[in-house]
Amino acid sequence: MDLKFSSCYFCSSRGCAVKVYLEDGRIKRVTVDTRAPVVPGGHCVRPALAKAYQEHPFRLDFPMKRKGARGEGRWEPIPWDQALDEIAGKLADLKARYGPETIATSSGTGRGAWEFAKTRFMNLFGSPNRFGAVTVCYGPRIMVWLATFGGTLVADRREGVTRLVTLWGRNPHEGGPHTWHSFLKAKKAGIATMVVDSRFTEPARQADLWVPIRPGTDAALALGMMHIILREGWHDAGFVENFTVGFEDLKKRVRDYPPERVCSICGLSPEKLVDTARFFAARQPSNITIGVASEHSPPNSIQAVRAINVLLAVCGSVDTPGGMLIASPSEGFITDAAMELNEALPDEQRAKQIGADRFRFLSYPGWELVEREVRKKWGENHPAGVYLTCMAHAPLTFRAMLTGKPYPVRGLLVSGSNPLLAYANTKLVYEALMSLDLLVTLDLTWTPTAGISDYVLPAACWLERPDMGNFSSIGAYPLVQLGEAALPAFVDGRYDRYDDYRFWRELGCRLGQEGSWPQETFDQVWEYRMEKIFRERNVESVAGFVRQKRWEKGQVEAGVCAGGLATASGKVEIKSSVLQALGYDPLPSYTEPQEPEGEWKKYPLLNLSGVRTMPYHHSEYRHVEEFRRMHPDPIVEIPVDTARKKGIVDGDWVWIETPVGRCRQRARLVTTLPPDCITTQHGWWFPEKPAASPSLYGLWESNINLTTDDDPEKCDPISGGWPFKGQYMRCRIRKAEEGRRKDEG
Ligand SMILES: Nc1nc2c(c(=O)[nH]1)N[C@H]1C(S)=C(S)[C@@H](COP(=O)(O)OP(=O)(O)OC[C@H]3O[C@@H](n4cnc5c(=O)[nH]c(N)nc54)[C@H](O)[C@@H]3O)O[C@H]1N2
Ligand SMILES: Nc1nc2c(c(=O)[nH]1)N[C@H]1C(S)=C(S)[C@@H](COP(=O)(O)OP(=O)(O)OC[C@H]3O[C@@H](n4cnc5c(=O)[nH]c(N)nc54)[C@H](O)[C@@H]3O)O[C@H]1N2
Ligand SMILES: [Mo]
Repeated sequence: MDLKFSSCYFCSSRGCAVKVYLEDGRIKRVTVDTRAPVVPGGHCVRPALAKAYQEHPFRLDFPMKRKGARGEGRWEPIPWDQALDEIAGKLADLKARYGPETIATSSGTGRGAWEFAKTRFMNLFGSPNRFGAVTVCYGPRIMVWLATFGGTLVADRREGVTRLVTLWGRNPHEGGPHTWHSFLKAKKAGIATMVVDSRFTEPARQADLWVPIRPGTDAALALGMMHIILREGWHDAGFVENFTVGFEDLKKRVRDYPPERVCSICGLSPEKLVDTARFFAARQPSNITIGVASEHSPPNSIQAVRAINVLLAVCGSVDTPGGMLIASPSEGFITDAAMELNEALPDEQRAKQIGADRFRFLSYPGWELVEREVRKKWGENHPAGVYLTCMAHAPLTFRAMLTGKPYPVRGLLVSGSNPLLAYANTKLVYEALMSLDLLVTLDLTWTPTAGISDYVLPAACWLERPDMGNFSSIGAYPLVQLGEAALPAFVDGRYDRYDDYRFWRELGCRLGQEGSWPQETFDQVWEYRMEKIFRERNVESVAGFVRQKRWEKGQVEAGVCAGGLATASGKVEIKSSVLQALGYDPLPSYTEPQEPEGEWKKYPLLNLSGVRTMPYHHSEYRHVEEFRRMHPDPIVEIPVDTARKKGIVDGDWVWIETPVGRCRQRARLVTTLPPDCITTQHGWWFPEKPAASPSLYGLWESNINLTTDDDPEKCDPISGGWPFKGQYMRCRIRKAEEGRRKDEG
């Protein structure tokens, strides 16, 4: 039996180390590698299901070209060369007619260290219109960190030093096995724990302090805590004085957030708020993991993330052992940023990025301000990348596809993303995609988005390419661990898959980009990176390196504030010069959401959509029996009394309705939610249902984004992030006519 050490990318998080056992070139079994020192595997069921996934007929094997009408489900297998030639021809044609900005790309969570290739392709092609999930996921955190601290924050957990671990709008019990494990470890080590969540989750149950706030009010809570902390003098005066700018302004600002006001916004009692502030301030240094909840809650997405980070800084938990350390770009490491070729995109093309005039922070205007400081501090070798920090605005790009305004967007290249499930307002996204001249999807499996594409291309998955654990496109994590490809991407007669790097490179080379893709294969990309990292070592090949030494450690240190940070002031910017220059409030603040208008007034419940569920990852894995049987149906959680009033019992199918649309999920009655909130799951489609339109694998049945709104008016005014949680997620529920018995036959 052959053994390969690989990096699992069944989720987006970190590339956990796994061991792949092979026999006669096929997977025998996959186990987690618990002894890998950087990103050990463990605590997750997905790797054990790799064989079932890999051998499932739903995997894409050969390029497919649409026959008949879009969505009709008729396909013709074609060779890669033909597919790439035809797509390149169509791209060149659209470019000649409308300019390069007419082509957009859609990205998802990021599923390996290849996103740079898509960015490079787009930079060389001349289009600024890369859009993706990043606008509502992780992008806000990264940009807030860069603007506030000049680098990203990394938790430095130290027994005997760290006094508190906080999960803020994060539920790792379902969505982060590593984080959950380390939360439990912290508890065991006697470190205090705190959870800020609108729902009584498993982490909330286990925490020393649970802070149940009204959805979407995290910014107000952090400001209210700072009001009390500064009033009582519980902050770290030395740190604030030496290493921050804007503290005096903050003191004035938090006066607007007295306990009475904050309590009525957040739905807490005054005692609870004071307790929370005291509990937090008394336990420093501390670590915070901020989840996606505040990013999903406009109009306070950016301001909430800012407020929480500023709270950490004034309490003295930044740049200190046991707290949160500021990561500088790692020495010599060739990150995505350096691989993106951002200088290739001319200024006049950057200026055309859709939405960048309105949402300026997570797009070129904001990125250029941040990147200038990063370069100044770290030099030309450490640029800040664009993949996590600078995107076109997806809702406005979909509208450009439909209206031709501000200019026509006629082609979309989708890779590592499933737009018909991932973005808000599926119906509008569907109409936008259906209106295109060219839609190409590169994926591992069939998906509804693939189903309406012109070309569907088979990508190599993590088993079929080398990849890295804990890789970060901005070099935040200096720790690296390489995984090797376990299986070939081509097996004669069975399948012919390209890894994402190869796809973008080959497409680029057909469009005159040859000179900019020096590494011919993804393996060579790794060799290049490895050589840069371990210049002094004699690394012959990636595979050779893996055998010799599977990992290397870097270091993030405390005390970097004294040397000056990569911000305009060189200090921690409580008052953000970047936000100020972009015309936004430079201090943390909380904005009341607009009152619902017209129809929306009739929708009394708040939908916390997309709470994570193992073993799924967004829209993936519903097709694999081994995954599906753990969790066969989409679930809507409803507070018991709220359900009872509607005559809904456990197991009923329930309509979730908004003025945008409706879908149905199966009721689970709970006692863990406030009476005016429900939770729903996202990403649901039914691979067992017909592929052809109108079914599109049951896309129109339980997909919660049939009900969510992407109206730019409801997007975060700073980042453009659209609502998946928070005060704009109004809905109502109704028992589905069909009921349970009829549905189940
Ligand atoms: N209502 C609601 N909607 C949400 C959310 C929510 O909470 N509520 N969450 C949002 C968040 S935080 C995010 S990040 C987005 C996620 O949005 P996406 O990332 O677009 O969603 P996925 O369903 O994970 O789609 C990823 C696709 O990439 C494919 N894939 C996996 N690995 C590879 C690879 O190596 N190469 C290629 N080419 N393809 C690959 C998978 O098969 C899958 O089809 O969803 C968002 N949507
Ligand atoms: N199994 C699984 N794991 C995943 C994913 C997946 O699809 N499936 N997706 C991955 C991705 S891309 C992401 S972004 C992460 C997200 O992981 P998390 O950040 O943990 O996201 P959620 O589970 O959506 O929500 C976290 C918690 O926020 C609470 N909440 C909702 N609204 C609010 C609010 O306004 N304030 C506060 N304080 N809390 C609120 C919810 O009750 C929920 O318990 O998960 C990752 N892990
Ligand atoms: Mo995400």
